[in-house]
Amino acid sequence: MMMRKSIRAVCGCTLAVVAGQAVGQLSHPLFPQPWEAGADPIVACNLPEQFVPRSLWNANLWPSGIVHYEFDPAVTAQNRSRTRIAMNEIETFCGVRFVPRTTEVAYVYVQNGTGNNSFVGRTGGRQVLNMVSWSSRYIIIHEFMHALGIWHEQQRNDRETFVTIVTANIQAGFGGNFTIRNTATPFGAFDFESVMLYDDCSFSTCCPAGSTCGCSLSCATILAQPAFAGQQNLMGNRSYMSQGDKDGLVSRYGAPMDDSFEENDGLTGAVALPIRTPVELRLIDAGDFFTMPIAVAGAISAELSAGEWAGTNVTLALLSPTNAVLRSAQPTDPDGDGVFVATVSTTGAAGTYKLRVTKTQPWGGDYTLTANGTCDDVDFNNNGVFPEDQDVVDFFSVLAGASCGACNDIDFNNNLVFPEDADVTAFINTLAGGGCP
Ligand SMILES: [Ca+2]
Ligand SMILES: [Ca+2]
Ligand SMILES: [Ca+2]
Ligand SMILES: [Ca+2]
Ligand SMILES: [Zn+2]
Repeated sequence: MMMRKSIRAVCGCTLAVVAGQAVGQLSHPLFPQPWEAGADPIVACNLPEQFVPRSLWNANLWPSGIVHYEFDPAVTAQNRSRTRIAMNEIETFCGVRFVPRTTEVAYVYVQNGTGNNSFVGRTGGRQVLNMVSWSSRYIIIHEFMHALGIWHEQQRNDRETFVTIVTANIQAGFGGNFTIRNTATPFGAFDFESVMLYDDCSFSTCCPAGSTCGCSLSCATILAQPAFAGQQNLMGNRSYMSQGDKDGLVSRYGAPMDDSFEENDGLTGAVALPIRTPVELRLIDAGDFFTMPIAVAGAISAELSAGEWAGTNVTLALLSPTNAVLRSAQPTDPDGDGVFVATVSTTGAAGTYKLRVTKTQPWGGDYTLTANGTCDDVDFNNNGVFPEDQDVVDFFSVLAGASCGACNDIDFNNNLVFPEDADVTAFINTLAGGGCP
């Protein structure tokens, strides 16, 4: 058989190989993602016939874009993180939030499968989403886009203008993946670049059973119409979400919810990190980073936590006022509770330090960053006697503007903000035996 194209030459990337045969394009020349070159098999998404829509497109969306999900216990921590990063990417582009299930009746149940498939849209109950190609972020995204209510692009009722389905080349039993879904409503123009469009060899009789491969044009199951021949090789993109994918999601679920700091969003140097107030961060891709200044005197410590496997995914660094890296750490989970934490601390002169969170691997993405200073001691007047009423009297008289030679400064919580109620609260709390809040 004469190969129409060399996939290796086309994509310049590593291929997944099953039984000695290349079965999928794992990366894209514009968006190299070597992490996707995992050992998991890359198989085409086959929606068995039982996965038929039970309602029209618009009736089975997820209300308010909130999608609850649960993992089967057998799904590994790494694959949960890979799933979460796929979810994060969808959330970045439309008004959808994936939320771990507690008691909800309607939810996506993510489990290991022998193939990749999902119900299309919300069923109203526990709906299984099977994954085997865990190492491909965009195959995970493809399946979750099914769960959000999207069919395969080649099933649009206007497809004949753009492509021809070569029925004779389709393996027996897989034709259902190519039938037009008249109950579904197309959005926008046919998108050759969509992650929801099959590649042109999917389920070809020239490919392994139930799969795709690099096949000759005569073996293709989907051919671009002559006017679109130049887009033949775009089909099967699993390397990035196309603009059409993003626009389609926005058409159903609205614009992205903006309730978190997103990657490189211009906050660098602009906003002082509030001490002791947790800041939610979202970093998607390797190389993304987030930097926040923190004005502090004396001791400073910071903690970055992730509620999922974080390992070497992210680095927390503490920078001096002159941007020297004083400390850096990556999250660990020594107590095995699934919460990964990195901490950095130092003691130095008053100044504006910086905390920088840098994404080093693409898995995971949601972090909580908290910075802590250290309060002064309760012997405010430094007479060696404490606790005593005179410390309280002196504290409030200095707060009111009086001078007191031996007393501490009024910035009790050492955040370089004073006078402020938080100093009073911190002083009283510490006096009462509580910590430095
Ligand atoms: Ca832990
Ligand atoms: Ca005292
Ligand atoms: Ca203060
Ligand atoms: Ca102080
Ligand atoms: Zn699919």
